[in-house]
Amino acid sequence: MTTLRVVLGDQCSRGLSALAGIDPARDLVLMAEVRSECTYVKHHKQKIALVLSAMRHFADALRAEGLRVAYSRLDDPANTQSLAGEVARIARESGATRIIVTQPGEWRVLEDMRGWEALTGLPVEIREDGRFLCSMARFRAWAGEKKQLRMEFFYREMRRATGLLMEAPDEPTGGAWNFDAENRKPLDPGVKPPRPRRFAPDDTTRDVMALVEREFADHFGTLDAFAWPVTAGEARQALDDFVAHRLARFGDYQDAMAEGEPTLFHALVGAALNCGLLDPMEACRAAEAAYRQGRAPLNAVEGFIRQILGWREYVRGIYWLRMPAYRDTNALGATRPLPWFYWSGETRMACMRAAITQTRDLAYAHHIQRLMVTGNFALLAGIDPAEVNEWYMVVYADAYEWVELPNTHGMALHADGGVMASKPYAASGAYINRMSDHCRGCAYDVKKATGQKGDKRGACPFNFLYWDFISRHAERFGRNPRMAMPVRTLAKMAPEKVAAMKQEAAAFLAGLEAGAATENPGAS
Ligand code: FAD
Ligand code: DLZ
Ligand code: SF4
Repeated sequence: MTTLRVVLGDQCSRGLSALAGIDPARDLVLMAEVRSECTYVKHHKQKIALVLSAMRHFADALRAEGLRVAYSRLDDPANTQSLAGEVARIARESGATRIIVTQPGEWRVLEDMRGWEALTGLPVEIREDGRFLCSMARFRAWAGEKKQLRMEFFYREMRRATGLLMEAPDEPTGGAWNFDAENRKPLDPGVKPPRPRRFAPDDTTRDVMALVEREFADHFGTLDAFAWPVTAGEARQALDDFVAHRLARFGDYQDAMAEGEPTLFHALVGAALNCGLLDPMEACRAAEAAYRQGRAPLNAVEGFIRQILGWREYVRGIYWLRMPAYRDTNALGATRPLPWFYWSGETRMACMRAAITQTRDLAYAHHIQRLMVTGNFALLAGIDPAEVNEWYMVVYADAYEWVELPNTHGMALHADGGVMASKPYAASGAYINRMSDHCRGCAYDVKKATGQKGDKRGACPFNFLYWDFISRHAERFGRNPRMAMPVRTLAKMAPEKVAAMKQEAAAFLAGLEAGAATENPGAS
């Protein structure tokens, strides 16, 4: 009586529910490298290398424990190259009598799994994924019939439920739930962010990297700077490195951006958390311990814990609550194709260039770059949410649909009409100028909203696109109290100025669609 226990590439966790109660003598673990998972979007090369290396290391660790593992390598000629195909093949070959698996992180894989019983003729048990801090039952109960879901209230519930940063049942540490107001500083010129710990590829990772270069040569990104942790031990070292060297200033500079500083004081633990190498509660407890021992201030620790206990759990809840219809909404009617420079980085907008080129080289950009630079541009320019979602799924090492979609579709693009956030995160160049030093070296002038003849530098595209965006959606935003202010400001502007900005926006956007090398006709 063999039970086949299927472990997916983002389920490399020893505590996985699919492995609970495993019988080492009779059960068989199946892990399968398959082309279909590597190509359903053309993931960044580093993401594929990370997942396959983590899978190989995890399989080795299970074997070292005495468990039986059937591992399908991508280049094995017998490999059917799909999850369902490998489950059917190995179930047949091993004479398995039932299959156990943990709920996957993406809707499309759950749909596929629901067909495995018919495919194999065996009972398939899909267990809840216990690696999250909020079960779906709890999230559904919290969401209930609420008209409007808000992360902040969910987060408070989670603080109460876990006791993280709590002094008493209704007493948050420091007397407040949230210290976000302290977390909006630009980087001080004298501050040099410490470089995060890098994990040099071992033999297993190098083998996988060669495989990726061979099999997925046309995928986005480069492998040269690959330095991700690929085992649970390394992921813990990455967390410890963050807590020791960057956590203390994580809060202050959480929203900052700087030329040549791709990681600032961020943790870089998203990729490890999302493929199962790091436990979210372990990350939160490590940060809380640093606060209690006086090694990091409360604004930093609360800010970090809010990202993991609050945002990460909240977006997962929204995803499973709203899928599959969520993905197809397009509240702002955005239809423009994604500009080519999202792939090439060839743009004269310094902020966009920095975010895109580091994404190509590192499979990483931090939250404010994703939200307020590449996301904000896509929002203002009215780019088709499906194309933007695909880009975010492709380019980041931590991208899985359960977390990518609510962040992109909901938070960045407002395509869900306000499920995730009560107002669009739209901003002009002034925001980017306040939070970064990108504008200083930019071909555009952040102080201008329209280009002027004879000027050396044309207007910052974020400026005229912002006002064009507000104008296009003025009727809708006028009904939203949180957007009423820019709509009123626009109404008070001189009509000629508004017309000039709209004209400039139209020319710029037409240039984007034509794939013009110069995006802004107003710039020299
Ligand atoms: P830190 O800034 O150090 O934060 C610590 C951890 O908090 C992160 O590792 C992550 O696990 C969690 N976290 C922080 N913000 C969020 C958030 N908004 N939602 C969920 N978890 C959060 N995150 C992903 O994990 N995968 C994605 O595919 C993804 N796509 C995004 C797309 C857009 C448009 C935006 C705006 C955000 C996206 N995020 C995504 C959220 C966030 O940007 C990343 O989690 C973060 O940048 C990862 O880097 P870090 O580990 O250094 O994070
Ligand atoms: C992301 C990924 C990649 C690149 N490759 C594999 C793979 O070969 N085998 C596998 O089991 N999982 C892989 N994954 C992770 C899956 O895409 C992930 O489990 C689903 O998207 C559900 O979150
Ligand atoms: Fe970005 Fe505009 Fe600043 Fe250039 S001027 S870096 S485009 S915000």
